[in-house]
Amino acid sequence: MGGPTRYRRLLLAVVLAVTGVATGVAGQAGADERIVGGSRASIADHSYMVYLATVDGFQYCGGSLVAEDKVITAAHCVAGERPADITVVAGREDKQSETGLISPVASLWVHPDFTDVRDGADVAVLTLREPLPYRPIERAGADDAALYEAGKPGLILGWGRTTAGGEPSRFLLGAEVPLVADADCANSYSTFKAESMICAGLPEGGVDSCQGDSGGPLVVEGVLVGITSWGEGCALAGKPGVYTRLMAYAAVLDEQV
Ligand code: 4AZ
Repeated sequence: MGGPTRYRRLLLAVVLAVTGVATGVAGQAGADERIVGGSRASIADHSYMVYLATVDGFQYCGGSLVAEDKVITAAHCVAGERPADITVVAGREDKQSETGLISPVASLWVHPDFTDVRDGADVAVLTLREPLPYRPIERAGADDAALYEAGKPGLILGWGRTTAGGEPSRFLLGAEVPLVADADCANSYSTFKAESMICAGLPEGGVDSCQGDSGGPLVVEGVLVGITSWGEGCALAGKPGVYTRLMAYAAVLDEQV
């Protein structure tokens, strides 16, 4: 049995060496890997992270569990849809696996002021048919302005594209992006509105949310502060991602959640 064991050890060593190298390269290359510029994230560490799928299982947006039967997402992900057309997939890191739970949506609330992402109010709440056994995330309240200070690290998560125009991700990806000062974001985008939006990204670009990540979370200090909403392209220098400023909707969300 010495032969096969030695062979297996050698194989293991080769596999570890190759994956080690691959991980190192991905970390350096950044711009062409994951969310955009991110890395694999564990669903166990982010149990609130869900995705929205069509009835035939196609993932098209993200969302965050904020109560056992409530998901916060972007209005633009669900506006005009019927609850029966949306399923929520929770506890599943790999879209090709069957782990976790799928919940039908019982009802849908879209912010009444929502018309277009560039006008704000890009927030919606899904009520699930059944409560889910996953830990929800705390959301920013009306007194949480300190969480929105420029430079604070924000966590973004999703299964969206890993490059602008590229393929969506099979696995949950995450990345850290600093919050951008409102004045700087107003310079990037003429339609930026500080009362309803917050920007996050590096000045040089390279790390960002992208198509398919919409509706997913922006988390600061463990608190849900934003919803992935819009931006010009993905990960471009001077074009940070724009997120719904959740604190601005604290009162209306208190009623809905
Ligand atoms: C989108 O189309 C989208 N870079 C989401 C996020 C960003 C841009 C576009 C931010 O869903």
